[in-house]
Amino acid sequence: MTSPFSRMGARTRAAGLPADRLPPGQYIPRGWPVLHYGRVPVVPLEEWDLRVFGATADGGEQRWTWQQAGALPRVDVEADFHCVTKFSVLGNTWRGISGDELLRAVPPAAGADHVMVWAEYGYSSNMTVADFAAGLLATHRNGESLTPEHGAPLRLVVPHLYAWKGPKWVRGVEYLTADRRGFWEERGYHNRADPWLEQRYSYQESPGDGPA
Ligand SMILES: Nc1nc2c(c(=O)[nH]1)N[C@H]1C(S)=C(S)[C@@H](COP(=O)(O)O)O[C@H]1N2
Ligand SMILES: [Mo]
Repeated sequence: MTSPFSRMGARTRAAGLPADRLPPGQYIPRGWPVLHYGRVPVVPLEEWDLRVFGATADGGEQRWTWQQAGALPRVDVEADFHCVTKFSVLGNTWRGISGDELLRAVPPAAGADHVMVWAEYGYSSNMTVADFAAGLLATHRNGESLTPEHGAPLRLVVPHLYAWKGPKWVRGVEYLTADRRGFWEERGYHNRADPWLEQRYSYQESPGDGPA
């Protein structure tokens, strides 16, 4: 008899991984799947900018061109990647600007406790400031530039949350003084999205997990 659990165990054993490396319900696919809603945007880098706005400490808005964003310090982060459709891509080395760094560069107002990360075509995802701080705005994976379909030139990665919390083609970070649902969070997905707790759908939310 093959239970989904013994199959999952076989997959992690075959890959030489500890059985607890995969969050519940996840499997290891071949390669790195491409998954998104809509089309891959094409924006010339001369027209690209990154805006940080909303509840900033000084009430102003920061805007970086691609060249200016390139002057921000970079970090390398080793992390797994978990999609709510159940694939997990393990052992990625991401390079980019840490959320922490961006928060230092543009301090949020005292009352700002969440962020909305905005991408091309209005895709968005919300998270706490602490979750954002732990992620990075990635330009590279495993030493190679991201391809357009994986979010070039800049995509968010928040390793400890399901991957829809990481918009590809990021163009804005909005500081919020009250939590607000992003694109998938408005469409039935969990506001918090912790893969280890299998927080997949909004019907699983407890009071306090999100805005009404
Ligand atoms: N802009 C944008 N970002 C997005 C999405 C999307 O539809 N649009 N899908 C998310 C989801 S559900 C996943 S699993 C990951 C997939 O990233 P990948 O295609 O690089 O594997 O991108 C996330 N970021
Ligand atoms: Mo996903």
